[in-house]
Amino acid sequence: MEQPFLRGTIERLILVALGSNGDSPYGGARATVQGAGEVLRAAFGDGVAISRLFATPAFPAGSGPDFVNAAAAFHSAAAPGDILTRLHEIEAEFGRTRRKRWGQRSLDLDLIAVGDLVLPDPVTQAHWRDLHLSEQQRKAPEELILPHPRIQDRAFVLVPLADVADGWRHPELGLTVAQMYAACPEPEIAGVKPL
Ligand code: PH2
Ligand code: MG
Ligand code: MG
Repeated sequence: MEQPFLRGTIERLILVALGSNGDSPYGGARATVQGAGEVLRAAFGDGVAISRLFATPAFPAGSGPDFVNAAAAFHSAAAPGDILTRLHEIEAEFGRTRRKRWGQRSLDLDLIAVGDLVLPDPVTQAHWRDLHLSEQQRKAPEELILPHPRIQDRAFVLVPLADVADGWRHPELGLTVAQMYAACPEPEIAGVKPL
């Protein structure tokens, strides 16, 4: 678990979204996200920047208790698949498997971006990015899609991300985090409340 990643020479900016709306061994959602930030630092180094924590209404509306969301940013030369594996291991440490009811999750760590990589390719990334909401709820990609297909739509991702990486530019949309944030509807931004 603590083995170092094989390091290449290219360090990229890694963006991770943190979310919880259920209990974990660390406590409630807030303590869980706070604890996850510390575990990310232990895993990826002291250079991990963590945003403020925010209370956010569950999306879609009514799908469960409010979430606590945050974002992390750090530099790493590790391969995207290795980073994802490590995130899944951390989720498992937080007891991701025992959910009391649908819509509640102890800890969700989403890999949002790895520098300006577009995976598996721009056409596939665009396919998932443009998926209609009804289809988003029925279909999940089996492979890693980067950037995460939903970042440009979700205030609960963009607001925390702006704390740690407002200048990161989406390689396909050409927009920075700050610009995607500015394009977000005001009522959605208003729902994201700093804790
Ligand atoms: N994550 C989801 C589904 N809905 N809603 C909020 N507010 N925050 C989340 O992190 C979130 C969600 C699926 O991962
Ligand atoms: Mg998620
Ligand atoms: Mg996830």
